[in-house]
Amino acid sequence: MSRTLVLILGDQLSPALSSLRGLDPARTTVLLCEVMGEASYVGHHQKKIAFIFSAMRHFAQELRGAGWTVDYVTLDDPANTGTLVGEVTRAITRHQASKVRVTEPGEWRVLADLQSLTPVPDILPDDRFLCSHAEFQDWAEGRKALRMEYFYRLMRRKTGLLMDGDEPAGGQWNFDHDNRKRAAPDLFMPQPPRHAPDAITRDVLDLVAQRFGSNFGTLEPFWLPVTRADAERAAQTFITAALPHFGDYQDAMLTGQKFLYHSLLSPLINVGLLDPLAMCRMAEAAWRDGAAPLNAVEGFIRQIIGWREYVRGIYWREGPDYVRRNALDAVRPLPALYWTGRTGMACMAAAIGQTIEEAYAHHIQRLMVTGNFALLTGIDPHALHEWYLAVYFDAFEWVEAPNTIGMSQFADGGLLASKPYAASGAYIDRMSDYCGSCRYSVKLKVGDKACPLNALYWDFIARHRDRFAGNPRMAQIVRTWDRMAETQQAALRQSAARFLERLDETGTDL
Ligand code: FAD
Ligand code: DLZ
Repeated sequence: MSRTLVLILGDQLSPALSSLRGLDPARTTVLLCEVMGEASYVGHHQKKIAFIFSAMRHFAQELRGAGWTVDYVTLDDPANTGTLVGEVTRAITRHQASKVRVTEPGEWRVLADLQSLTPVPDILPDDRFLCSHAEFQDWAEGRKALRMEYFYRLMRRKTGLLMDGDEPAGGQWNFDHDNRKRAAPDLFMPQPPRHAPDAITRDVLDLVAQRFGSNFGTLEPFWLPVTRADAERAAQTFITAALPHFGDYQDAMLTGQKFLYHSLLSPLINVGLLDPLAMCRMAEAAWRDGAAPLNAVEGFIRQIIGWREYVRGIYWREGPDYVRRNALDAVRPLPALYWTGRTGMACMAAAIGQTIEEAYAHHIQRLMVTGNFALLTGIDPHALHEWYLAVYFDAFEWVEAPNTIGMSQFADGGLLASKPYAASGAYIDRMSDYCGSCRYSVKLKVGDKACPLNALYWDFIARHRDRFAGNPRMAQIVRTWDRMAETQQAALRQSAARFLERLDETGTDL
């Protein structure tokens, strides 16, 4: 009797996966394998590896419970070849499989690996995403600029989310202008639910401690959901406790508050424990029931059916060399402080510190703190891309690379963002309370006591003056630079140069 082998990857933990659809469980073996190749293509955060391995092991249990035959290869299996290709090849022989099936992976590298298999597997579309590759191509074809906002409207119409007939609910597509409140310490901050590790997770934690104990980040306490049931409970908690304020404080940062009103759902959605469209429907229901305001619900839905789908479209459209783009010719090596968190800048210390502890920082910390610092100091975008890919528990290349290379570093030359997300200390001061406890003064522009972002910002504008002068969204800032007195320009550039020299010598500003 011919057998089909279905390979399920560590970020494909969904029972309705395309590769399983229509198959007879009696003639199918499902293969999940922990392999060193995937666990080490970048130096992943310890919590990220533990999360993925534990979620994979729990998913294997879930599939067995649903009647599938599952072959699960653990990392410490002595026969483990260490690669996906090696494990599929071994499994074909072991199960005398005549066919191999897989849902398309989330990375060019893995796609190339799978295409090198003999027999070449049936590679099926990943329809957990709303927008197929062909639909994205159709939308992008012939457009001068690929702006997310227009793509998002297409997805709103397609799903009917927050639509009243053909019109957007509330008469507007986007309520972002309402979402800029500064958070204050006396706000009630909901905390994400914490899940005690069960026996399966404890085994994984031991394995990770033993094999990856010198990787970046702290492994324990480990409290992430790793089962579908726990993920669904975490989603429900977010909808009731945090979603109502999600919009208001989306761009805020506050000392000691790692999560604010963010959902922490990205790893759960990205590995397949939660369905993105179902999450959006839950959020919409909260608005229709009067339990959450429209600006919050629209903001949340836009992140998922807008940004999340859009960056995936960009990743696959632009091809495997996208991660090597470097439109601003930035070549500075990644300073050690990204790994140690040792810096006098309170904003950077907070973002990197919580990254070490939790494998998590929220969007504005990624974009406007660690990303902004890298942009202003001219860090090699590929090195930075590898850092983001390693350190966050939700990091998979299809989503991380466009956010880093495109949105954060402008390294694709403006394909994704119409202007660089560059900011001086004033932005951090406006959106957070970090500056109050910082050793640097945000009010000072130059000198060793001044917030380094102030001089670095103008140094960045000066370095790219000619390039930015032609960008309508940057022209005003270039004119401000041009009008500055030469002595002021020189003082700013010297201050930046002194900071960069110290950074290059020591890997930190301390
Ligand atoms: P929330 O703020 O609660 O947002 C809700 C959901 O919207 C998220 O769970 C996520 O699924 C989606 N979302 C929000 N923003 C984006 C976005 N820009 N792109 C795609 N989806 C989005 N996101 C990842 O999932 N993986 C990554 O590796 C990743 N790397 C990033 C690197 C950089 C430099 C930047 C600037 C952003 C990156 N993001 C990445 C996007 C975003 O920062 C995270 O999705 C978000 O911080 C996850 O936390 P959350 O679940 O609490 O999000
Ligand atoms: C990220 C990751 C890790 C750490 N380990 C595994 C693994 O051992 N086995 C596996 O199938 N997948 C793993 N993954 C997820 C893959 O790297 C992911 O499927 C690809 O990057 C494509 O998105």
